[in-house]
Order: sequence, then structure tokens, then C-alpha cells
Amino acid sequence: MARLVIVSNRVPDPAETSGPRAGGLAVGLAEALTSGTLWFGWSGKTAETTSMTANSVVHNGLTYATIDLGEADYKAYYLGFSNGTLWPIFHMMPGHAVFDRGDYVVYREVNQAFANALLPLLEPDDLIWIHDYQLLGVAAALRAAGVSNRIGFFLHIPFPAPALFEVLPPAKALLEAMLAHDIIGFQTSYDRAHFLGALSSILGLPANDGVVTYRNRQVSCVVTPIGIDADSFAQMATNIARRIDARRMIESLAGRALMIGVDRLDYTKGLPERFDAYRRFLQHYPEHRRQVSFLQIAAPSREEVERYRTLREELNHKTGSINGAYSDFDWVPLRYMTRTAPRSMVAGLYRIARIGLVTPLRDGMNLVAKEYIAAQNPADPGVLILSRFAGAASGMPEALLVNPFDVDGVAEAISLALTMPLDERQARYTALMARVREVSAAAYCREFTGWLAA
Ligand code: GDG
Repeated sequence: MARLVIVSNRVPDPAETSGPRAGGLAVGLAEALTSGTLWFGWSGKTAETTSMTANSVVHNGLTYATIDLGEADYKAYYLGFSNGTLWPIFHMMPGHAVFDRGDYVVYREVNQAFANALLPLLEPDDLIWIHDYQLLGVAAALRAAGVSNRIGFFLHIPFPAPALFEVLPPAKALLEAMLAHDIIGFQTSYDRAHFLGALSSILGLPANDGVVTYRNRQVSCVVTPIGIDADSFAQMATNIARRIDARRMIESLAGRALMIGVDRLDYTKGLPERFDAYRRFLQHYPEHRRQVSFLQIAAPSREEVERYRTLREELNHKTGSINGAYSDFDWVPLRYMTRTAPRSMVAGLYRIARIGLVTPLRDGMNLVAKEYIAAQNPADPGVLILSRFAGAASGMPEALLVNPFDVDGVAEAISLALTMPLDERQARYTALMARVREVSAAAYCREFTGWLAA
């Protein structure tokens, strides 16, 4: 069987993989990260200059090959073009985007450096699977060096509407680079339609059944949504519910319902809007006031990007304002943690929570929505409130779907969830759990690698 080569921006240090981590990639790829696979990417470390060759370590049969990034490259490629330009544009938030031509030049150079360091590690029949928006140009660099292997790409985040994609000055060059892959995978049919629309409006390329012909090569654009391992997550949630920290949590609630949010601290996750909706709920539904406690876990992320620091300050301010206005001597309405919690603890907290509040303004998939469902107790399940603008929404119609910008609508959904009868909660949960089991991490990996090998 051909070897699988996974290429992603970050590759974790295998010695540290048991610690708490926030981010969906390792969760979704678990199935493919097995013995024999090569995982190539950035070590997460910076040095004076970007490495020319990779450093390889074998752990449990999996080879981790990493390069360090030069400090200046890290700033321009990672903080600059990837997270300051592509991330907000792809999430359709151009107001947060900055564009600097110098950053884009470095982005291309770093993509080239990834390709250069990967080249000597490649074997002729390797299947290469590249991940996400930081690495749009690696395949084109590999092709220019003569690599003819099958190369696939999966976009974890949304693809923006064509009119917004065109806002990027190098829009055309980015699309052309993407067409160096054989397979391009998207989370939803909506994202694929946007991509095909951009190919048509910017490059004048038509697509037939999602297949585009470019420079005598065929590129298939497919929809392969990412998922989780629902049964092992459910097991983790069940185990933790018996533990001491879970008991402490339950005692601290004093019979009140827990509502939970778990997100990276990122402006796409809609946290200020969520806090506003909770405030609106407390204002408009005084009968529920002392009956609910909202726990938001916000794992720090990209703190070197200015917009992420201001978001943190904004949330500190809103937390103080909500708790100042509504707390009682024996009740705090909002518990807000800006720390990464261990995964097993997150699983247990989901299970205790009567409501899972997942309200990104825009999200590729959102694995938290799936994890929340997997963690529920079938005999007394909680209710998932989910943003219509998360990729997960298209596959989870039994959730309470909301518009995260509509604070009144979200407040109303919280009230509805709190009063939802057991039989309705069970019916929704049963349908959602079946979907989470079916669209799993394993199915995602099998489906994508199946396309890649075809
Ligand atoms: C990108 C796309 C897409 C969060 N806080 C803690 C913690 N987490 C874990 C969650 C979940 C993961 O991080 C987050 O995954 P998401 O899917 O919600 O979001 P992104 O990190 O933005 O991931 C996204 C994903 O890629 C996969 O394709 O779904 O749309 O943006 O697993 O549980 N985990 C721990 N402590 C925390 O405090 N342990």
C-alpha cells in the first residue's frame, strides 16, 4: 500500500501529545496518523532562519518530520498573510483583514521552503495530503520541482463567496496554485460552490460535476466533512463524570443548569456576540435568572496578533459588566476561563451541561458541536444551540439553529433549551448522535484518502 504523507502547518512534538491542546486537526486526523505515515510541517519553534532540511523523529511507527521557521518568516507568513489576511477573508470578515504585499511574498517563500524540505523525503508512490490555508502554494512548488505523485488538499476553514475572495490582491495566483492538486476537499457543499464560483469568475474555468480541467490536468473538488470518534469521546465523557472534579462542578451548580461554551479565543467564534446574547437572556427572561450558570472556556490562541489581544480585553470587560449587573451573593451568572482545559475534563463538562452553546459567526466545521452531542447522557441529554454559519449546521438540523448575530434570537433559544421537555431532547439527541457517529473522523480520513488513491 502506498505511504500517506500528511503536510500541515503545525506538527506536534510526539513527546508532548498527551497534554491539553486546542485545535481540531489532530482530532480529525487521528485515523490517518498511524504507523507508516509521514507527518511533515512546522515544529512550532522559531530560529534565526527557516530550516533547509527537516528533522525526523519516529514515534509509535509514525514519522514526524519538522522544520523550524525563521523569526521574520514566522511573522510575515504565519502572523501576517496566513492569520492576518487569509483567515479573516476566508471567514468572510474583511473588516479584520490587513494586506501587505511583503507578507505575501514571504508566504510564497515559506510554502517553497516547505516543498524544498519535503522533496528529499518523498518516495515515488507516496500519497501527499496537504492541509489548510497556510499551505495553499506547497503543491505548486512540488509540481515545479517535478513531483508527479497524487496530491490532495483539504481546506478546514470556509471558502468565501467569490466576490469576497476577489478582495485578496493575489486572488488569481492563489487559485492557480490550488489547481496544482489532484483533489481539493471542502467541509460543505457551500464551500465547494464558492470555490467553483471563484474559478469561474476569476479564471473563467467551468466545472463539470466538480471536476475542473486546468493545464491538461483534472482537479476534482469534493466535499468530505471532518468528524470525531463519537464512541471513544462518549466513553471519555462517561468516565470523567465519575471523577472528583466533575463532582465539584456539580456541587458548585447547586441544582442550576449548566450552559457551556468551549472555543479557541478567536473572533470568528462569536464570543462577544454570545456574551451579549446571554446578557439579553438575563434581561428578558428574569424567571430563569438564578436557574442557569454559563461556563465559557476560551483557550488562548494567536496572542501575537493584535486583534486577538483586543478580543481578550473586550471579553474581560463584558464578563465584568454581566457579572456586576446580575450576580447575587450566592450566584455568579458567567464563569469565564481563559485557559486550555484537559480534553477529558472538557468531555465531562459537556456531559454535565444542559446546554451546549456553539455560536461562531463563521466556521469551517466546528468539532465542539459534535463533541457536545457525543458526550451527552442518552437518558437525560442536553440541547445543542448551533450557529447556522458553522459548517456543522448543514449536517446537524436537529440542533436549535440560530443566527449568532441576532442576540434576541439566541436569547430566545437559550430559554427554549432550558424548558425543552425530556422526550424532545431525547429525540433530537438520538438523531444528532446517529449523524455524529456516521460523519466520523474515520469516515473523513477513509473518504479523503480513497479519493486520493483513486
Ligand atoms: C479548524 C476550523 C474545523 C477547544 N478548547 C479547548 C479544547 N478545544 C478543542 C475542542 C475541539 C478543538 O479544540 C476545536 O475544534 P474546532 O473545530 O471547534 O475549531 P478550530 O480549532 O478553529 O479548527 C474548524 C477544524 O479546523 C477541523 O477541520 O472544524 O472549523 O476552524 O476539539 O474540544 N481542547 C482542550 N481544552 C480546551 O480548552 N483540551
